[in-house]
Amino acid sequence: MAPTPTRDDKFSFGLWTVGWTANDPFGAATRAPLDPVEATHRLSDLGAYGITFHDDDVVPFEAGQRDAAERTRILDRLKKALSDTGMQVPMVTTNLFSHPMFKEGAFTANDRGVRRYALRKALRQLELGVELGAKTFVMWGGREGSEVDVAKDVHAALSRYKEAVDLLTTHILEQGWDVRIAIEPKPNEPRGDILLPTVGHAIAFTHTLEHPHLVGVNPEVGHEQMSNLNFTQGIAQALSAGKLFHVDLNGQHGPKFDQDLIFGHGDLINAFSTVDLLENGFPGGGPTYDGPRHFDYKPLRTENADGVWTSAEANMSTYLLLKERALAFRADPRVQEALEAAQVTELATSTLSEGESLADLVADRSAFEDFDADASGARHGGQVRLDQLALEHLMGAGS
Ligand SMILES: [Mn+2]
Repeated sequence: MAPTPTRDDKFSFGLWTVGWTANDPFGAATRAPLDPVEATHRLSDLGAYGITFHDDDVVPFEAGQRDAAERTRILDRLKKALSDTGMQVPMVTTNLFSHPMFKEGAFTANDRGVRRYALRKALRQLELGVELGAKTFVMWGGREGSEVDVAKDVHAALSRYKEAVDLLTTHILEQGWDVRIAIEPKPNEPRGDILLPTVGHAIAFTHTLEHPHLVGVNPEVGHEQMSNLNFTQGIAQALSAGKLFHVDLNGQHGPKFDQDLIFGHGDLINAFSTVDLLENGFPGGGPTYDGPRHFDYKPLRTENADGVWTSAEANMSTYLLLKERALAFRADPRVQEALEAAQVTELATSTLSEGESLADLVADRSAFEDFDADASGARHGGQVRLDQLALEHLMGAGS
């Protein structure tokens, strides 16, 4: 039996996840649209603590653009659902990819008018997020890229990206808002190639910005695994760099299209190490993650409306089961021994001693001239035992 989720677990869901009507490039919708108010109540009943949304998930594009009274009426309904349920809005984001105007990009579109519109749209959603108490503003630039290498000036595009983020962070500081921006990397889809394709690219980009402390990343499991990268190591580097502002959990089977499966329904071993890191932190200490456990997945197109809620529950159940297993893994004395045997704990010790200089190291014959390289090469790594212990705990056979 999986534990029952509570608000303290900080589970949040995008309205676009449970609300996906399951239209894909090859077929029409298989489910009816879902009212955001109903989604908020159902997710609350299931034990989630928050919802997140793009502007267009709640207010249809046309109403949002032209009809201020209609927008207010729709948002008032959502605000009532939030106050009736006690659900939070920890994060919001902007849809800068669905409307045909964004076909060639938004903040980095070659067309300057599209860029100016994109900024206005993002700014309005940021204001709404702040009003609703959101602490994170996610920027997923799904259309920021190209299919044709010679059709995009990448230096100019990154300069325009920086211009957009700098304008928003400067505004945040001027308004005194308590919100930070998290860039969500993805290698491709919908564009053939997307700018800031991986966690590493995005973190490097944040250091080019005017207010880098306000900009981090929102890595998504499937997006990194589409690039054949290790998600846990990606978020570990972001956490280590103070850049893990938010996280998108889902499942993916290796490098192929973005599957958006339920969390754990792809690479389960990597899901285990992800939960282990989020819940238990680094084995040798260091920064920890305290933000939302946000699910960005798609209920399978095969499922009906009831199946949507089964799948929402499955994300939380899987996470909580992995959390139990990860806690048991760390508490197991055999794991502690295996960590020592594999010298995992030794890595937290600095390479030079306190007060030792590089010259001291050069003068230390035991470090080089007298070092028994062959004996070192023959030492036992102890990695397999650790991996097997992790697998046994993962399969509930750890004790
Ligand atoms: Mn996402």
